[in-house]
Amino acid sequence: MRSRSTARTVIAAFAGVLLAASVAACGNSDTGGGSGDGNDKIVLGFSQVGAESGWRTANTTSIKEAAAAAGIELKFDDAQQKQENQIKAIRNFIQQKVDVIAFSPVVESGWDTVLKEAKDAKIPVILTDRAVDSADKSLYKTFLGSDFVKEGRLAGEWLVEQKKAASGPVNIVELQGTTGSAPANDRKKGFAEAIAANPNLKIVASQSGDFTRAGGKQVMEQFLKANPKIDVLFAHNDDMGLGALEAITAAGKTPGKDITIITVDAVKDGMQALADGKFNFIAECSPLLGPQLMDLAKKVKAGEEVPARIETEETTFTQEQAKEALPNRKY
Ligand code: GYE
Repeated sequence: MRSRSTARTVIAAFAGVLLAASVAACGNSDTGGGSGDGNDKIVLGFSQVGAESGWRTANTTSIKEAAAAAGIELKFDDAQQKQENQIKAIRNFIQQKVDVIAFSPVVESGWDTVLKEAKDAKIPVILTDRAVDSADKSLYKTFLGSDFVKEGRLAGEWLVEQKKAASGPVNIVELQGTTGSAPANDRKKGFAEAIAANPNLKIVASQSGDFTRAGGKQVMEQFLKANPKIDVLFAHNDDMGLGALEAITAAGKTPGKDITIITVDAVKDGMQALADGKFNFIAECSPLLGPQLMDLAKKVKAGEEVPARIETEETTFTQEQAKEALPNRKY
């Protein structure tokens, strides 16, 4: 009796070894690369835009934490907001034969060549956060991120409602995000479409502050010098709005009162400025893309079909709503 059960255990253990060996063999013969070190963890190469904003920092944390939680080996590269660095990073990932490549394209154009190289190497690519304008949609598996046009539209619609009683012109200045980036292009478009509902609402100046606080401050200083009457600031992200606060205060104006301030993101510092009455409205953009990205990486590595576009659910915040939400805000 005892010997038979021992035999069964031995057979079971032996079968287990065989199974493990065949699984490992499958992993190694996989077309998609693999680290080739006998370790069958998925290797994900991720090229991040940079560390330009609170949003970006929260996004990086989300991706690193989610990779660790999912048991995915993450090769992380920070491109310092330069497309050439991202292209270099992607080429490195291809050379290293990672299983999956994901990246947040700093700008929309100019990706076809490197994406074709990844495709030829049979490494699936996932776009996170920002889109590319490549006509050939087979160059990547999916896009995971936000509807930036909608964010701009929500910001504009709120302003239309606020200013519906205005009898004269309402002068708006706009701090655009990084030139050529999907969120800058799309937020600009959505906002312009929404404010067209009221011809009194006019954009009198619009320039890039590169999504940074320093950029927002510097460009707002120029706006204030050149435009004696500014009623509204629409900043494409919280950080530029926070930088602009300094310029507005230095010019002797009260942010949130003399100038209505609308931003996008809803990171903690932005929400604090909103709760404090310095900002007036924020359209949310969630940076917490890590868990969904890891899920997608596993699926594309396994050859499963995934939706072409996966959009994050978002909301908007008024000053009152920011006060309520702030204590539980994680980033
Ligand atoms: O809004 C901004 C960041 O691509 C959605 O990039 C992202 C944007 C975000 O620098 O703060």
